[in-house]
Amino acid sequence: MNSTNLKTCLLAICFILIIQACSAAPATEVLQITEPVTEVPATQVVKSATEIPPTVMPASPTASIQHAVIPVNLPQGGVSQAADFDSSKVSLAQPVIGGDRFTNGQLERPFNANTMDIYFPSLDIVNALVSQDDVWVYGGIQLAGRETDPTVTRKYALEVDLDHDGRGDWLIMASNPSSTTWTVDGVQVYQDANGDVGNVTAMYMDTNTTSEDGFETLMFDQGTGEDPDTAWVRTSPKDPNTVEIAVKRAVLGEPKSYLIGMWAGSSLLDPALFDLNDSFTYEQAGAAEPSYAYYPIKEVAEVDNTCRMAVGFQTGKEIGLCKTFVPVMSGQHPGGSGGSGGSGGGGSGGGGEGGGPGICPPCPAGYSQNPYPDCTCYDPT
Ligand SMILES: [Ca+2]
Ligand SMILES: [Ca+2]
Ligand SMILES: [Ca+2]
Ligand SMILES: [Ca+2]
Repeated sequence: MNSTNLKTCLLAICFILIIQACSAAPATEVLQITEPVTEVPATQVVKSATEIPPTVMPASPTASIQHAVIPVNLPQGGVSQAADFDSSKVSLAQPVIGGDRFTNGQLERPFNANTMDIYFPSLDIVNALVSQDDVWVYGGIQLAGRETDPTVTRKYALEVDLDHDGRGDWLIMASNPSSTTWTVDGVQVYQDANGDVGNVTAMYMDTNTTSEDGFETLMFDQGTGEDPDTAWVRTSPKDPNTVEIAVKRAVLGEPKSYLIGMWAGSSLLDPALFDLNDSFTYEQAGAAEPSYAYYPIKEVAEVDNTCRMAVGFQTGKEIGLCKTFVPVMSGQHPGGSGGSGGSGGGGSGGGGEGGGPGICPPCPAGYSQNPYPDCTCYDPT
């Protein structure tokens, strides 16, 4: 091979190498092609996530929860009953609302704030019934009506005070119950584990409050928690205006006696805000009756509660009770017609809340009181 042929040959080899180098360029295209491969693990993650339904399926939070004990029907009769003021009777001609005493924690405010020109039947408790059996404590909350718009928040709750000291220990709350079948959907159970509900003075409004976190511990949330059967809700199959809530006695510590009150509210029915008359001042809250200072209702609106019914013990001295807490004065507008009493279980008969304007409820021993209509109790020392 002469030098010319050798040069030609080398040039040919170089040319082939260049061609091969150019043909390697599509490697970047290969990288582009592999990009979708990185999406495969994402779909795999989604796939595996669907295998853990309780935490990733908010649309149907209780679909895969296995229940062992479900309430059936409430026992015949109750252990306590209380009427609550029926605010549907309120009108311009009869503006007096019975049973709203913000300073002692009794509310009758199924109206909008400030103008009070919209009445919400689904927030107006007219009757409350407590019953129980070996497994459950039941609360029946009869309302003047029910909300039909599912986008409107309606919450109903039982507040249980186990040691009768006027400070709620448990709050069993249900949001937007709609079915006549028992469900845990929308049901939450809170505990005041650090015992600060009521703040300085149980039941009564405190003006110099320390920090208070209300019912701060979420013990049960729609089937999640230690016991998936802790609490349930349904609309009574017998009465579409009655919401029934059941909570396991075992969760409450199998109480032989307790005080129980019932609530209806919208956004203001917030476990962290208990007691409402410690979280808001009287001036902020407003008042429901025209003759009262701070009328009309303001920040504490769209909420109703009942007086507290005693179950399993003799009443008379405990604070916050239905009948004895606010004396009904003869000839004044009654707050309620009174309860029918218990028929079993050692419960006491309840009673309607009541009391006309002009009288303050009593303060606990050792407390002084601002004159009517303020009625605030305070420690004089
Ligand atoms: Ca009330
Ligand atoms: Ca009411
Ligand atoms: Ca208080
Ligand atoms: Ca607390």
